[in-house]
Amino acid sequence: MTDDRETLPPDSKLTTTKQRWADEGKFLTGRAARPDTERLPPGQHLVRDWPVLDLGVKPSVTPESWRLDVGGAVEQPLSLDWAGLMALTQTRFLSDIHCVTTWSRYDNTWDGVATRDLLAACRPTEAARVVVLHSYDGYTTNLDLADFAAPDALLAHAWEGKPLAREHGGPVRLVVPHLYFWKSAKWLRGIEFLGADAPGFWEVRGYHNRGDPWREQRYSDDD
Ligand SMILES: Nc1nc2c(c(=O)[nH]1)N[C@H]1C(S)=C(S)[C@@H](COP(=O)(O)O)O[C@H]1N2
Ligand SMILES: [Mo]
Repeated sequence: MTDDRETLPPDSKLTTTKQRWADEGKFLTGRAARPDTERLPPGQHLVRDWPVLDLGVKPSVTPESWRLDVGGAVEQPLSLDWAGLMALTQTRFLSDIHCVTTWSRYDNTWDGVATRDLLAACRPTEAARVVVLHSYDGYTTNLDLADFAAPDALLAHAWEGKPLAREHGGPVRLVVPHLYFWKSAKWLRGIEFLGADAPGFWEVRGYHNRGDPWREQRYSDDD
């Protein structure tokens, strides 16, 4: 899982544009929101459709060919196939999506495996601090272990009761509702636990390392 860079698709127009937004600080409002009283984070607008964002490729992965390798600082490395994923406790969560490009989408129903149940199966060691997600399109993103372990985070294989569409990361994607959606890796291929941080695709291209929408952590230097 170290060769992501070689398998990355060439920069698409959107990739180039989003990198420029980070350089310019586009969409920053300078306001702060209170998550308890305001459902829409600062600088976001509500959409009813569901936009598709990717690096210009949508990998073709079937449930039959899908694998998920879980390794690094864990007591029990896992290599899950579809049956292995389905054998884990299945959970349904309802959550909102907040994308750094300023759209938010309310009330998404997800089915899958809660990250807490995955953590119970792989048992991170004392050394584990950071989780790096690896995807079939070469995308990576990093999360603090505590963010990955959020009570409403899951490995999702269904949306609104139907199999997750390929364009949205099917067969399996991560969903971490309390952070900007770029942290929710689509076409999930690997989960790696590390003792030290390892910024991913957008994090090394000007985006914030954590990405909390309530603190408007869009870009690297706005913390
Ligand atoms: N593997 C992978 N995951 C990814 C991305 C990607 O390009 N590749 N894009 C991220 C970004 S920037 C966003 S906003 C969401 C978009 O998810 P959606 O297309 O289902 O709306 O996926 C995130 N996860
Ligand atoms: Mo995004």
